Amino acid sequence: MLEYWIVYYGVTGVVGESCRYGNFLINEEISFDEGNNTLDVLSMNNYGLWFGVAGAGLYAVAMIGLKNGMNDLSSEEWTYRVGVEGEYLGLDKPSLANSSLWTQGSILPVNKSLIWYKISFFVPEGKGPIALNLASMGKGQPWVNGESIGRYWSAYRSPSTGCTENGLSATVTYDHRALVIDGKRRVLQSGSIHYPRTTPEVWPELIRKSKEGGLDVIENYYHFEGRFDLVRFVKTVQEAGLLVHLRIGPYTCAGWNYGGFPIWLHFIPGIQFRTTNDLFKNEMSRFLSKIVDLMKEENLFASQGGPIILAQVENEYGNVEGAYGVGGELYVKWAAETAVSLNTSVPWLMCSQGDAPDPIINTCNGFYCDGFKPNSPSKPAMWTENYSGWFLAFGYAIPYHPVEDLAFAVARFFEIGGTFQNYYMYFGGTNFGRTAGGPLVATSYDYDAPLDEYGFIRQPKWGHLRDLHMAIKLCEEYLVSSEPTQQKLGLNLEAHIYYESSNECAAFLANYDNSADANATFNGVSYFLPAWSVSILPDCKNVVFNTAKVVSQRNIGDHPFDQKENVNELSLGGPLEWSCINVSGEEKQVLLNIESLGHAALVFLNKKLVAFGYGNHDYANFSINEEISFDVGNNTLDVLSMMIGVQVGVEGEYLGLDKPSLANSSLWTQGSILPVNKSLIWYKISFFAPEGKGPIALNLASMGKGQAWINGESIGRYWSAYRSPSTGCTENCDYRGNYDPFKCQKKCGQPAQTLYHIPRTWIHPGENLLVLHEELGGDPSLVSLLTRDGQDICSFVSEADPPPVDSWKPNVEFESQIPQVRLACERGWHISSINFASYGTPEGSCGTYSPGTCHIDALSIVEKVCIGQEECSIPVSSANLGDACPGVSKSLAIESHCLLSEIPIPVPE
Ligand SMILES: *[C@@H]1O[C@H](CO)[C@@H](O)[C@H](O)[C@H]1NC(C)=O
Ligand SMILES: *[C@@H]1O[C@H](CO)[C@@H](O)[C@H](O)[C@H]1NC(C)=O
Ligand SMILES: *[C@@H]1O[C@H](CO)[C@@H](O)[C@H](O)[C@H]1NC(C)=O
Ligand SMILES: *[C@@H]1O[C@H](CO)[C@@H](O)[C@H](O)[C@H]1NC(C)=O
Ligand SMILES: *[C@@H]1O[C@H](CO)[C@@H](O)[C@H](O)[C@H]1NC(C)=O
Ligand SMILES: *[C@@H]1O[C@H](CO)[C@@H](O)[C@H](O)[C@H]1NC(C)=O
Ligand SMILES: *[C@@H]1O[C@H](CO)[C@@H](O)[C@H](O)[C@H]1NC(C)=O
Ligand SMILES: CC(=O)N[C@H]1CO[C@H](CO)[C@@H](O)[C@@H]1O
Repeated sequence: MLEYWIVYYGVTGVVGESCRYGNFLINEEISFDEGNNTLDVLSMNNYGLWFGVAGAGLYAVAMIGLKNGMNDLSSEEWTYRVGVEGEYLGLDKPSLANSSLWTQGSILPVNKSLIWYKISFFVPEGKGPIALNLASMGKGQPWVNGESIGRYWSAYRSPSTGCTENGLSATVTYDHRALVIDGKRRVLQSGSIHYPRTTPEVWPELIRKSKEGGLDVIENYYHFEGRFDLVRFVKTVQEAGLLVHLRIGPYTCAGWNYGGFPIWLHFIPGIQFRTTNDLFKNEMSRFLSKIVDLMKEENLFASQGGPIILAQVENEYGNVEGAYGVGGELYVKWAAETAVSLNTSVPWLMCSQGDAPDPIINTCNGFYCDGFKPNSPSKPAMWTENYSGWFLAFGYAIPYHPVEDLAFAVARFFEIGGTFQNYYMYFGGTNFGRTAGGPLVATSYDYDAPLDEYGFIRQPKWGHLRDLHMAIKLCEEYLVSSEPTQQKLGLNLEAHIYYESSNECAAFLANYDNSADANATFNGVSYFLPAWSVSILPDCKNVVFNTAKVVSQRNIGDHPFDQKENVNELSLGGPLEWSCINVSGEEKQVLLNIESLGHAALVFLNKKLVAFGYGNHDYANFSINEEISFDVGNNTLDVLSMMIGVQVGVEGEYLGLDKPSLANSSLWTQGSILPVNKSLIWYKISFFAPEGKGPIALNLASMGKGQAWINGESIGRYWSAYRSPSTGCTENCDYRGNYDPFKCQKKCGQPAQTLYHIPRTWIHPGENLLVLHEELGGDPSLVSLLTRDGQDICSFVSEADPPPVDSWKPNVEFESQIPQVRLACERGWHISSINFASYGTPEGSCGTYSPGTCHIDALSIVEKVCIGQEECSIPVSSANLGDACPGVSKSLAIESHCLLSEIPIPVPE
């Protein structure tokens, strides 16, 4: 309980002009009471030394505007006292802590001037120094146990301009090797986060995980409000101390509906997109200046102290330019000139645009960019889309991209001279609502990215890439100070060496053979290079990282809800708790033929569903050939043609059935039998929020095709009835050799997606509303909600593995250091149990470890170090763990369980 003491008077103003000039003026209208008045001025001298030079204190007090003119009080007889009454009394001293001067009331007075507060507190745990956060106070002085810890003045804010975060007031230019920031070439790792594919509440957490994963830059496309608030997102990145690459477009592709264009653009008569058409060019230049101005107003460009170091105009236009003929070439020139004329002061890029005019940098997009050369010797090699995975489309198996190949591609790019690389995507997220692009891109935009659709860390992808980024950073000085020297080391073996001086260098050793491992000799030393791998040697001697050797932590399963034992499933009511609404559009047999360019169509004869046709991602077109029989007399034939992404309308949405405001409307029927397997039907149910704070998944496996809303927010389209082809999957895909999106796929013969992401912020305490619009037919009584409160994590590290990259120090024998097993739970989770810990020759993979012929049970050692911790590390050595079999090369395998911490770990501001 806070106690306080009130002094009997208030002040009329506290003003100081600046730190340098202490003088100030108060001009304030005041009204006197009838009769005697007192006027007190509390004049505070806040400096020491300066006092002797410039003086301090009041030199004039006057009352102006009285009937008899001005009344100058300066020379009146003032009574004065040096000090503040409370300090004379000793209110700051512990001896007066129990004095009756202190009042303890039921209401704490706030926003009062000249008031004393006190509180008793217990010592916070730990031994480190303590900080007192006084951001909510105005101006004054705090004492702890009678010691003044100084003066505070939180209410006095600095001017809002003139700041430069990250030491960046930066000029950003480029030369043939790299981006040059404030005169210094930089090696940068970047990752795409399309912020509207998640909610603003989780942006800071995603950016924190990106930073810890070793990224320097976040790449994003534009959008405006709420989930689409570009300014807020860029500022969130800035607060985390990272940089931004702003891809303005306006065409962005990005698996986004209509490539990011608003649909109204389509309806401007005479418009032709992405060519030298005046109507289009007008809209595009209006848009480019709008975005650039928005960023300038908020001081977000690097030259203004902001985080934006790069901007992009258009997107992968080079791939389609040929089809536009001369118009295409003129358009590229125009787009480049228009962008440059906006004076952003940061370099502009055009990706996949071989003819990008100077000074625009053309950049590479693709799975590998090690063969990429920019179109001018004065431009650096930059890679703007390196696919961390691949998007998911309805009707397809789930593509995944082994991290060994991704790391190989990145390491090769830097090996050969690249200095900027961006993961597309680092976090993919969710295509909420109708934002999924076509044809038939699924609602999940997970992308097998290092951060999964729900924002959890995906291992070992995140950890292995973090180690790679650290290893490349260790070489940065060398990478930017010279051109690489190439050295052949054998068939499909080569080294690239970056010299800073004749005896100081960093090297990359590559084996790009897609099956044969090799021993390569470099500088007289033999190095083992697994097939399709790159080793990084920051001192040309020690290997700190090899792309094929994954020593970072692993998780069981790739999807956060893969592990059934850690997932809570909440069934959404029995059949009778659902309500539904039917909303819809003599004998002769005919063959009905419908040809469509895409994407799906439902055919109703006399309001009964008779046919359904649909295409796929590669060929959106389809035909329907269906024998139908007419009834005698009048018949109606309705065709509902669906173009994924474009909303022309479904009756229920016009009515607003997806909105909570209609939840109690009489349109909804609650019957004794729940209609299942019906097409074009609306269902709704109320449910209580599942416990916890994490994201929620909605299991729609029992439904057909449609859209789902939570409390009026669309969480996207679902299409559980569309199964992927039953062949073409490989659970353990060989990462060696060229990757393409069909090389590594899983879940053949199943729906592309059955779980749909519900952001926690869209759920509130008490009753929540789920609405489904089912187009084909499904059974809502089997729909359920999933949450997760545990996670199994593993690590397998051998004595022969390199020590952690971050233990590297120049001139220290790196390899003489001991490798470590490191385990880390998600933030706010802790290690609750160790399920397996064997040192020796353990076998199996995460989830199925078993002791080998050589085995020391390391359970108790690991438990002692790790239980209750968010993260822990164990040195992998006999000295630490004991030795059951000398002479044998041993490994430590651990499987442990993370649990949501009951006591949340405080988040520093
Ligand atoms: C004030 O009261 C508290 C609780 O009764 C007591 O622990 C403390 O010693 C007192 N302080 C003084 C200065 O009397
Ligand atoms: C205190 O005063 C400020 C400025 O007048 C106002 O914004 C704030 O809401 C007030 N706080 C409280 C707790 O009354
Ligand atoms: C960009 O700078 C040039 C030269 O200083 C100036 O003429 C032009 O008006 C500026 N354009 C914008 C959009 O500020
Ligand atoms: C590499 O050298 C090691 C140690 O000499 C040997 O065991 C291994 O078979 C060699 N591997 C290849 C692919 O030559
Ligand atoms: C929906 O319509 C079908 C036939 O058109 C009817 O059999 C069924 O009872 C209706 N369901 C409700 C809940 O009104
Ligand atoms: C779809 O279009 C492709 C290419 O235009 C064509 O080869 C194919 O036959 C068409 N498929 C259907 C079902 O119409
Ligand atoms: C069939 O329906 C149309 C439109 O509703 C109507 O004009 C017509 O008279 C009907 N014909 C018969 C034979 O019922
Ligand atoms: C723009 C670009 O280069 N895209 C390429 C990405 O990689 C896939 C697979 O290698 C290619 O098909 C795309 O053309």
